[in-house]
Amino acid sequence: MSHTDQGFQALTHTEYSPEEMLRRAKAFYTEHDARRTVRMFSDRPVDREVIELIIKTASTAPSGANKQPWNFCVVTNPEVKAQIREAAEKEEYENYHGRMSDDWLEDLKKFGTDHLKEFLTTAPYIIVAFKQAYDLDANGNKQKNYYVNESVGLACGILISAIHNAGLVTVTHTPSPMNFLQKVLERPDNERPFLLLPVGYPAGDAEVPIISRKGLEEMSVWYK
Ligand code: IYR
Repeated sequence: MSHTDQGFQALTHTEYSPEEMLRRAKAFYTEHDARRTVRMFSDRPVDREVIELIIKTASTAPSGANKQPWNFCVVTNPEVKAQIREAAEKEEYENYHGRMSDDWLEDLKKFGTDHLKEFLTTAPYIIVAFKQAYDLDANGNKQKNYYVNESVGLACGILISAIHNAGLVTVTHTPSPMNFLQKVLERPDNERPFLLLPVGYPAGDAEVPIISRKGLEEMSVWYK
C-alpha cells in the first residue's frame, strides 16, 4: 500500500468457458475439502520462501478501505517457541480446568484436545497474525482502521488455504487470553494478537478426528 495510490485503471480479469469454470470450481472445492486441521506436527524443515509466499497470499485479502490491518509474525527460534508454548499451556490449563463450561468441554471431547500444545515447539514455524486497530501517520496521529476483525479473519482464511495448497498443515490456535504474545513478540500498542498458526508437515503418524462437513442444504438457503 502506498499513500500515493490513486486513480483507476482497467481491470485485469480472466474469464473461463462454462465447462472450464465448472471444472475449476470442482477442483478448487475438492482441494479445499481435503484440508484437515492437524495438531500433530513433524519438525521437518520447510523453505522460508514457501512461508513468505503463503503470507503474501494471505495479504491479498480484501480489507476495509484497503488498510490491510494485519501483521504476520513468523517465529522459528526454538527459545521463543518454547516461551510461547509455556505461556499458552499455562492459560490453556486454566481454560480446561475451570474457565471453560462443561458444555464446551463436552463439545471438544471428540477432538481429544487438552492444555498441552506440543505443536508449538515441534512445528518449524509459528505464524502469529496480529490485527492493527489503528495506524500511526507521519505525525504520530492515530488513523483508525475499519472492519478490522473481518479483514484479518479473511486474511487468515486465505492464509490457511495457502498453507494447505503448499502441502503443509496448520491448526488455528487461539490460546485465551493471548495478550502474552504481544509482550513475547514485542509488538507495538496498535497491534493485538488475533490468531496463532503453527505451520509445517504433519507427523508421520498424525491422526485426525472423524468429522463431517455440513451439506449445502444444511448451510445454505436458496430463495426463489
Ligand atoms: N483454545 C483451546 C480450546 C479449544 C477451543 C475450541 I472452540 C476448539 O475448536 C479447539 C480447542 C485449545 O486450543 O485447546
